[in-house]
Amino acid sequence: MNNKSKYTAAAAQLGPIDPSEPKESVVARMLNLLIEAKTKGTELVVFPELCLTTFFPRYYITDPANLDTYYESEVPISLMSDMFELVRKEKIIISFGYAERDNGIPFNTSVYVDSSGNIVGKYRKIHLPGHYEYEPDRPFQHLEKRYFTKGNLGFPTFDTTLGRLGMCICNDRRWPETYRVLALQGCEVVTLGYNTPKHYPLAPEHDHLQEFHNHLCMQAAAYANGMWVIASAKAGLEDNCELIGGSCIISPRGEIVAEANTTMDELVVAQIDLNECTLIRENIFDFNFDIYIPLYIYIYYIFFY
Ligand code: ING
Repeated sequence: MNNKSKYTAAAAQLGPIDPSEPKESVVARMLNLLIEAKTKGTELVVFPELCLTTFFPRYYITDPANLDTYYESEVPISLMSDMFELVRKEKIIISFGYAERDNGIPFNTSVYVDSSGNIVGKYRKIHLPGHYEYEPDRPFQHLEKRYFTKGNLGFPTFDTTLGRLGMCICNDRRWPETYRVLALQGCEVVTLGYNTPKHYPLAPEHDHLQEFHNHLCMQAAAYANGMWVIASAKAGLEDNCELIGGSCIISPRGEIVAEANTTMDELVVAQIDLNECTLIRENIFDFNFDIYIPLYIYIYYIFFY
């Protein structure tokens, strides 16, 4: 596989998706961002978590038929045919998140589509935030624990022409373990999407820190693991719920090298150099020598059991 170490990548941020907006309309917006990416010579494009619909865990949905409209039993290739065609024609790798039903089991999922137009990677969200039961005191719900099953694919990495890629989804990005497990497998670029409300009902004191916490966890992880992080938000005022933007591309040095300026549909573009990963991993955090896994296992054991 002729790996490229230097190429252009993008976070394709989406603005609000109204509950009434058809998936076809959202896909047309995604296609516009992909066309813009093509014109800018971009080879890796990252779309947000659950990017085909409004962030439906915000609602307590009792009608199973209505809830089912948010899920896909297969990757919606026919719905996204124009995007897949462009991916094949322009040799672009994309990732996007959607709600998956696998033999009826619901997952918060993301996939990679490579330049052949094939699905070459899948990840299912492991860290599911929020709650299971309807909580009337909340201004909006966050029912991911109700609507999704904990991911059962681990944190896999995928060898592509653009390096060894790995995915996580939204709340996963707040947990250092996510990145370390990927880094120990040689992951060079982590791609992720998120839907993050500005208001966190259980800790409103943190509301003014949401944008800071968003970047803090990813910048620290990028540096500590010598990885690129490409993070794509679903942003803006979505059915009266404010979602933070801040889509960005973070280098293994921990620097934000590109960031969204709006909370609307916006392509955030930067040059990726995979050699930056090696610089960190060989000189700062020497994974070959300094990592002591048995100690970590012992610490987890005494802490958790
Ligand atoms: N959303 C939020 C996230 O992790 C959240 C949930 C917000 C958790 C703020 C903690 C603090 O960004 C999703 N979809 O995980």
